[in-house]
Amino acid sequence: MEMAINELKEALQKAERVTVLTGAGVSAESGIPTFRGADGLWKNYQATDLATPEAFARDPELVWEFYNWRRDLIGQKACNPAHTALARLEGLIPHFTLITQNVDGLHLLAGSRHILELHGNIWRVQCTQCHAVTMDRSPHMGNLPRCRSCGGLLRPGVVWFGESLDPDILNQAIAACRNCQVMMVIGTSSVVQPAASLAFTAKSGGARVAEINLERTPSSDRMDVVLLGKAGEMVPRLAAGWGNSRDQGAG
Ligand code: BV8
Ligand code: ZN
Repeated sequence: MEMAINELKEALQKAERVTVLTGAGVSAESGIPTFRGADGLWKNYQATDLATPEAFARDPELVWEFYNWRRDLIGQKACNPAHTALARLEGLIPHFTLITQNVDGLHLLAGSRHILELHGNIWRVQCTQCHAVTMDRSPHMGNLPRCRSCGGLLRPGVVWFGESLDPDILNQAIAACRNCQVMMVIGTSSVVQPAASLAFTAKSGGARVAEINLERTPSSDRMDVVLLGKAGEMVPRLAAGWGNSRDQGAG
């Protein structure tokens, strides 16, 4: 493992262009349950019961109950060392893109700036009638929140299963994977598409691809490096003590 970490750290230090894809595992150490792990969110619910447009059409109150519960929970949580270390790497590497499947907004709070939110953001709400989009960090939006300007029903500003990702964001993510020299896939079960395919876009573009996860995933066999461990421990080790001209020495 030591060898692999040092090998990956050296590759990062030499790279001009690095792309990272994160999943729920990066926020796990902040106390936010993952989707499919032992304490998985979906354990009690079927994703199809809640995170789909059909579910929202059928029972918007139940879907809002789920999202209000998550907003309330996430709103009480802080970034963890994985988020902070990724923000530090962004300051050390000339072209750094952070692609996240997470909707919790913790990468922004940790100081990351070049973020592509593939699946939206739980603090964003959009009107189903006039399509107005607002950011609202109140923990609870009410059972059936209504749009201030048109009275239409609001929905969470996230991408549900069966919904297309924002094409502009997805295209930026694909470009960042195609053109990078190193890609890290951190804390994702690599089940959800099209996010799970991004690592292979990077690989076909000639990048070294590393996976950081507590356990192996369906993508592990195709990775160049697999680091088994907690993101909150592994990523800070990769970002520590670069001590060269790139190191702004922040934090
Ligand atoms: C779409 C927002 C086109 C809502 C989410 C092939 C091609 C295209 C589409 C599909 C396809 N096959 C199937 C599909 C459909 C579907 C899909 O992928 N289904 C899956 C279930 C098979 N995809 C879609 O519908 C996507 N849309 O492709 O549009 C289209 C249009 C119409 C019809 C068809 C296609 C939209 C997908 C987006 C869904 N929205 N979230 C919300 O959050 O409420 S997905 C949801 O899962 C979250 O965003 C989450 O981030 C994401 C992925 O989960 P992970 O992040 O990986 O989390 P998970 O719990 O699974 O894993 C955590 C990992 O962390 C584990 O590996 C664990 O070991 C590790 N871990 C835990 N602790 C730690 C750790 N690692 C390190 N350290 C730790 N401490
Ligand atoms: Zn409206």
